[in-house]
Amino acid sequence: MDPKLEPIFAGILEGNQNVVRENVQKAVDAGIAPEVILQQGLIPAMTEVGRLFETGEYFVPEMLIAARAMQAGLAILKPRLVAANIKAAGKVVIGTVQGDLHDIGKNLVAMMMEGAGFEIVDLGTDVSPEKFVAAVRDHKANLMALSALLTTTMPKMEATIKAVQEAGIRDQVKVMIGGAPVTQAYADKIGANGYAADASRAASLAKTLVS
Ligand code: B1M
Repeated sequence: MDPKLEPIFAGILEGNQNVVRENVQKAVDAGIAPEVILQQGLIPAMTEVGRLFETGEYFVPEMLIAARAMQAGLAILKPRLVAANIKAAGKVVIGTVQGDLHDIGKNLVAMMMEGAGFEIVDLGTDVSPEKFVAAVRDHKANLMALSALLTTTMPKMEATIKAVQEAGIRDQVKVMIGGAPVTQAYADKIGANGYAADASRAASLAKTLVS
């Protein structure tokens, strides 16, 4: 790891927003590409937080303050990751499915899609199938993007697709899914149009699906 990224990694593990903010800014000023700061600093730190949670060294409060510290770093990177685009490539309704409060990955996906030229309607977290249906209809979206981080909330992806079918608008909207426990096989099983493993692949997939 670039030594300039080490304090960012440590700051996220400590949940210290100020250290993260300050050192992300320093890394940007030193000319390190925002994608590198994200992929080699912020994301590995959150992966380590997950490992520490799994081994019982961290509990939910530590995970939460680490997530807040990561968001502080992301706020600095966002305008640099989102390139200016002239016309919208399409309209995406995005959200984390019902029962699930994880939003860091979903926010990154939304950011990368925005950077790829999409207009984003972000419904946030804990979004019910009915709310997704209403948003797709109201905003005339051509893409619906569902995120889930828990194995227990993945079935809500299927429920959301079913709700879109029952509302009679399935042929108007492409559906893509993602999140740590989600796989291509699961996407195929529930009738999604596509799956992406990370935020940059999600942006490429979105472009393919609406083209
Ligand atoms: Co939670 N949590 N959490 N958590 N949390 C996980 C997911 C977990 C794997 C930790 C663990 O046990 N190792 C585990 C899930 C186990 C499972 O179901 N298999 C877990 C658990 C158990 C829980 C609680 C149940 C804990 C409890 O209360 N006992 C609870 C559930 C709350 C709820 O949602 N109802 C909970 C709570 C929380 C916090 C609130 C404390 C916090 C979330 C804060 C927030 O998001 N604002 C939190 C965090 C931070 C995590 C970990 C540590 C990090 C998640 C993260 O932000 N990763 C996580 C462990 C881990 O993942 N290593 C964990 C960084 C982010 C950039 O990656 O979200 O994977 P990710 O997104 C990636 C890809 O997945 C993909 O692109 C993103 C960027 O590359 N992607 C998509 C995501 N969505 C996509 C959509 C797409 C395409 C790609 O298309 C539409």
